[in-house]
Order: sequence, then structure tokens, then C-alpha cells
Amino acid sequence: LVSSGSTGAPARRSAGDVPDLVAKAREGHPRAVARLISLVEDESPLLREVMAALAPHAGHAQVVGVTGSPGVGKSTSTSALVAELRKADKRVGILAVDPSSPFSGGALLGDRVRMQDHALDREVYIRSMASRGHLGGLAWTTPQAVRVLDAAGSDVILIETVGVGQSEVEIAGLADTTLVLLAPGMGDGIQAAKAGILEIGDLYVINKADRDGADQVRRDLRSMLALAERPEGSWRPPIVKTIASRSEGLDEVVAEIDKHRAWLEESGELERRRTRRARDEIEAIAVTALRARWGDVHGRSELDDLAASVVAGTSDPYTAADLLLEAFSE
Ligand SMILES: Nc1nc2c(ncn2[C@@H]2O[C@H](COP(=O)(O)OP(=O)(O)OP(=O)(O)O)[C@@H](O)[C@H]2O)c(=O)[nH]1
Ligand SMILES: [Mg+2]
Repeated sequence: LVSSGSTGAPARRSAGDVPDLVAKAREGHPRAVARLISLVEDESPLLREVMAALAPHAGHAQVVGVTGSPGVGKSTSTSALVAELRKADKRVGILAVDPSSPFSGGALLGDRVRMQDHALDREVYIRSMASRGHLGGLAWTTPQAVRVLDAAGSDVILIETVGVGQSEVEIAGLADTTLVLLAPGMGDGIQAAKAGILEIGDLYVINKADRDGADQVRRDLRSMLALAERPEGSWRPPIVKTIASRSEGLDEVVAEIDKHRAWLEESGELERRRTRRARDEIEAIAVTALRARWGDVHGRSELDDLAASVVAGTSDPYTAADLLLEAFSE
């Protein structure tokens, strides 16, 4: 079932609708799920109540991040992965997050078309989301959307995001298991090292293995991964070759995701990752709330006044920061 982003006018909702929406979403009604995610995208004031109602029902889903350079085959792989997960009768939620554009639209339209294989499957929920480019980017909108899908009964939630700059690192923070896709002929060996993706992958997928050079990418990657120092007992990320466009190799990807999941549970890393994720989310909400408080009172903010005093030399940044925190922390 494919749902568009909040491109239309957001429906006005009163607080009285929230319990009903949450109840319907928990039963897996796609419309209710869509509305809740729209509330997240719109940064609605109702989110406070929504999240309080959802929190006790979340925590079941396995969250899998799919990242890699543009065109490497993330959407094709995600779609093929969904088919594989459906064979095992898993309910799947998919979030395509575009951190580069402040509004959902063009870039993700192609993805929706590609996902049409699953568009009529009630056990698959697909949603593209834009992050608004506020501080933290994906930091709190994505985990909240994940919480909605989780509470709606997803067994697996796939988050696809283009690997641009920071977002790769961010997605690693959002997922239990992070898949990094590479492909031959994209200069990915060098890119891998540059973009710091060697630290974030729990599983590396060399896609487009039908093309020349896949084995070379695998060798390069293997030697780069071998250089990374890993403490005893830590996870050693496997490398899997796939041809996503022909749905080849995805069974092995699913098997490796399952192995990683088992390791996460045994090692205690799942708990650590989820705690870290919650911390990041709390921090992002707190910082956003503080910013909202000290921003724009009568056009000129307290922060502007403090900045002026620092520039004038009548205050210093530490004193100014103390004053700011004092003024807005009650
Ligand atoms: N030859 C070959 N082509 C593939 C394979 N997997 C995907 N493609 C093609 O690669 C192109 C890009 O695939 P996408 O799945 O859109 O890649 P993406 O990473 O989602 O791209 P963005 O979302 O734009 O970053 C499409 O034309 C796919 O058909 C593969 O295994 N082999
Ligand atoms: Mg894509």
C-alpha cells in the first residue's frame, strides 16, 4: 500500500481524534498510519499525545537501514527484500527518507513506481518522508515515524536513505541493523573510505554483481574492513553479492540480517543501540523545544540580543549561554 507524503493540505485534527487514530493504527489501518505519520511530518502539537499512546506498543519491530550512494540500487534492493520478507510472512513497513530535500516530491516518485509490486499488499506499508532540514535532520522525525510503524504491527521496518554526507551516519543511529550498498563502476571503493561508511555497516551488499568489477569491489572492501580495529567479540560485517534487479542474493541478505539480529540480542548491543537512539531522540526534542522558546519573541530574540553583546565585547559566549539557559529552562 503506497501513501504519498503530506503533499496535500494537512487535515485539521483535534486532540479528541488521537485515541481513535491510535487504536486504528494499532489494528494496522493504513489510513490511520498515514495520518499519524503526517502528524510527524507536520511536527504537529498532537505528537505529544500520539507518542504517549504509542510508546507502550512499540519495540517489537526490527529496524533495518538501507543506505548507499545515489543509484547504487537501494530502492530495487528494498523492493526485492520486501518480496523475500513476505515469503516469510513478515509484515513490512518502509520509510524512504530524503534528507536532502526539504519537501517530499520528485526524487522519491521513482521509488514509489518501483514499489508498485507491493502496492496492493496490505501487509506492506510504504511511505516516503522528507526531513525538514531542521537541526538534527532525521533525529526525531524518523524515529517517531518508526514508532508509528512499529506500534502498527510491523515485523520489519526498512528505512531507505541516500547516503549523502551526514545522513549515513545518522541512519546508523536509527537502525538496529545497517545495510551499506556498494556497486561496481561507481568508484565506491574510494567513496567508502571517504564517507566513513566503513564504520557504520553491519552488512555490506555489493549490488549489480552482474557487472564487471563486483569481485574487485569485494576484495577492496574486505581489505579496508580488515584494517579496522574491532574489539574481541564484536560483530564482523559480512559481505554479500546481489543482483537486486533480478532478485538474486536477497535470501542471503535476509539470512545475514537474521544472524545480526541474533548477535544484537545475545551481546546486549540491541539494548545499547536502542538506548542510544532514545537518548538522541530526547536530546533532539529538548534542543528543538529550547530553540523554539528563545526564538522570535516580538521579532527579536533573546539570542540576538546576547549575540550583539558578545560582538560588542560586553559579554562573552559562556556567560551568554548561561543567561540563555537560565532564562528559558524553567
Ligand atoms: N545491472 C543492474 N542494475 C541494477 C541492479 N539493481 C538496480 N539496478 C538499476 O540501477 C538503477 C538505480 O536503482 P535504484 O534502485 O533506483 O537505486 P537507488 O540507490 O534507490 O537510487 P536513488 O534512490 O536515486 O539514490 C536502476 O536503473 C535499477 O534498475 C542490479 O543488480 N544490476
Ligand atoms: Mg531510491
